[in-house]
Amino acid sequence: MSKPDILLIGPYPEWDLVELEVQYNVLKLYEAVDRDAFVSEHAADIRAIATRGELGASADLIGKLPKLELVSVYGVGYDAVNLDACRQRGINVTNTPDVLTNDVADLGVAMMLVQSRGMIGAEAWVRDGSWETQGLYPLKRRVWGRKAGVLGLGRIGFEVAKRLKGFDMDIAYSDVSAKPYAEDMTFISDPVELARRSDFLFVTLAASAATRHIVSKNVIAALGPEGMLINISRASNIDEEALLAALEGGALGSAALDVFEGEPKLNPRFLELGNVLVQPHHASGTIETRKAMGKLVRDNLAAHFAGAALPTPVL
Ligand code: 8YV
Repeated sequence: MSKPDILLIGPYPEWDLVELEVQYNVLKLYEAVDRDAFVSEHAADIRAIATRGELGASADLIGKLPKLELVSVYGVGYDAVNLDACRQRGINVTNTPDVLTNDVADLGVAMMLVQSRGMIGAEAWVRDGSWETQGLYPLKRRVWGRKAGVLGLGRIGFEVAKRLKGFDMDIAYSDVSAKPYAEDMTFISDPVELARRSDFLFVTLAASAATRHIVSKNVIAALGPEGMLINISRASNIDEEALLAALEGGALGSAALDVFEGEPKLNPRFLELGNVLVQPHHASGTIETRKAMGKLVRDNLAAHFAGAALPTPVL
């Protein structure tokens, strides 16, 4: 029997590609010079899309693939997949939850520490000789014992909070409702109130149309000139224009960001700022986690083509 055709939207690590190519005829959209022509040429044969969290699958693309049965996302977030288009056609969607939770939480906490203690500047202070010529590095702000807010206490938010307890932080969270598994944390439903009582605000909620700009101008103002915003979710959760204005004008103390509108091309105003730590959407970027994510993508594809239950279905 011939191998099913799958459309790969963006590159996967080589180890995943090798495994995928054993089972499937992998059509690499990202290598095509003319992507529209490539899709037209193969449209009649493509039975699955393998994509990444930030790349998703648009309604336009889904509409061009009459034989599409499955969209398998390498990532927990599926906000970039047009779910309505999938629902209408009975196309299944899968993601890779759980396997990345701890690494994403680790990076969020690491960004808080690095930014609060000024470690990037301190590294440069040593390397450029400032330590020798100018003496002591400027003092920075402590982390332990301070107030943290977690916006979205799902799997990732919960792991962030668990880590923050190790720093004896006073933790509050916002979510659609109070969580039974968070009795030792303060529930504050209004994100503005959460920001007002936080020194550090972690954005950890799954993105959707409903959460767009949930970190609004008012939330940012409430966090204030001493506050830090840490985003390890999606850029769409934050009003980026309001964030830039607040960072530039000092209405917000600092930010540590792993995600950006229009990434990987980000607003150049971010690069002019000394009070922002930027990361290249890398919170799940460890070898261990990425291998587990790749395996889950393949397990979902294999289950689908075997007619078995999908391990991690979204739809
Ligand atoms: C990316 C992510 O998928 O899990 C998510 O939702 O955004 C990430 O893990 C990853 O960077 C691969 O592109």
